Amino acid sequence: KFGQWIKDNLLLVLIIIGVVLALLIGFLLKEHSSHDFTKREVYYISFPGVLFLNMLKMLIIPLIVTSVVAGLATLDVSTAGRMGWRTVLYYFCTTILAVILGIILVVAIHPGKGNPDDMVRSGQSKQVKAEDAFMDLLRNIFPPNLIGATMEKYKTFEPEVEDPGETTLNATNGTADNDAMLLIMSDAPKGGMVSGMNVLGIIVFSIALGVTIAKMGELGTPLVIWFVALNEAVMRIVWIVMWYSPIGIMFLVLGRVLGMDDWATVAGQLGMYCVTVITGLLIHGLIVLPLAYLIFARKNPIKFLLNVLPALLTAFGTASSSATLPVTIRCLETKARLDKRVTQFVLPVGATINMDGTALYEAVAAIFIAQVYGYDLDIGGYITISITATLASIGAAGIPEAGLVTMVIVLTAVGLPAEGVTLIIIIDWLIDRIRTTVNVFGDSVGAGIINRYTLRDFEKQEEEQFHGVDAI
Ligand code: DAS
Repeated sequence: KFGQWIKDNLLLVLIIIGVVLALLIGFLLKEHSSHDFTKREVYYISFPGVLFLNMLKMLIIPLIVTSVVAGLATLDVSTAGRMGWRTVLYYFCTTILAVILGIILVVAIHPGKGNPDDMVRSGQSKQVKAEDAFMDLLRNIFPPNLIGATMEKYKTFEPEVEDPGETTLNATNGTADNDAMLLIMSDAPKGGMVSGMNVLGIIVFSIALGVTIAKMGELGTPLVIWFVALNEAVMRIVWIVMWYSPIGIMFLVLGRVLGMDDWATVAGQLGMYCVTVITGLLIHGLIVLPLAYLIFARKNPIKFLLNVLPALLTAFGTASSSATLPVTIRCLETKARLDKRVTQFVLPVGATINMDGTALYEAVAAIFIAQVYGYDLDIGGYITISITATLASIGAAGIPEAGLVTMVIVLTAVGLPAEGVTLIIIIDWLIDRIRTTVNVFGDSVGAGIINRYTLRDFEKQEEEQFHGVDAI
């Protein structure tokens, strides 16, 4: 029986072995060898992982477009509308819950006492006005050029460059992941919403196209067939890439461990901050979301968690919800057996706008920074933080460190100095991975819950059709 289980879950077992090996080898090398790994060496070591990331990123656009269009085009318009509202409602409620949980914890634990000068900080960052950030979000919803929206800015890897420029945040504390943030900080005119690709704009266009095709009737049929077939083809490529994931994730994690700073630098206040965020993320991921699943989907959440484990480990390895999306869809369709029409809509949208982990982290981090700087927040301040943290998590792209960037919006909204983010930058590589895992689990639970209600709609429809035929 055990042999059969291994056979059925071979990929998951391989991924877990990869992660465990990476952690073991990484920590052993770090603790017991006198060699200090340079950025370039770390980059070479993680290279098989970089290739894995590239394969996933290559699939994001074809997958999102074909999934959303095929999913919506095969639904009738009223079912699609109901599913849309449920999705938005679920995303909003769970995100707010996460923010409240974060605020309660950070106020209760109070990790940030004392003087910001005692803490590791460096550099400066731009101020971002909340209204500019909001307008950026709206602008992204309607991209002027669809092809442009799919483009990732090309960036060469320059291990020797230590200071990326005076207007950017100085995030040179040895993390390759911070590259993504540096890119955003230096290129974004007004902060958070700019990412490599404008996934939000692509989704909005795909929704419009899918709904329109569904309304076209017979004339739309060739398009439906085309998108459904193309989606199936892309999913088959995802399946191939997933067999490379144990190696990819292993090298990503190994590179990360080797490039890590010493734990000693993270002691003290920052340590308490980490404990606070991680406790919040664990409570949300292991208690709140499973409870929501149990209550609303009426199924066993532990089994569900096991089904999506490959996606969660990919999220931990890549620190990117968007890059994990192909794996998330695949797990939920083949393992959890959710309806394709649900996963195809709920998951791409979720990977882009639903980030429970990020919202919780933004609230905790902002209040932590306020505590360190000795700012007294009143009830209005907390409410502002809740709202802006929610917005900032919606605006954050599903790429590494995006949350760190959109946090500037939260800080500015309550009048805290934007360079406050430099206090927490050093440990963000770890927090980013954990919050991304929670983000992906939040999307998955949402799909599981919405699946139940949408299936009911389908049943009702079928019944009506049946009676309709009867009446004739
Ligand atoms: N790492 C991001 C994600 O993909 C978001 C963040 O930085 O918080 O979910």
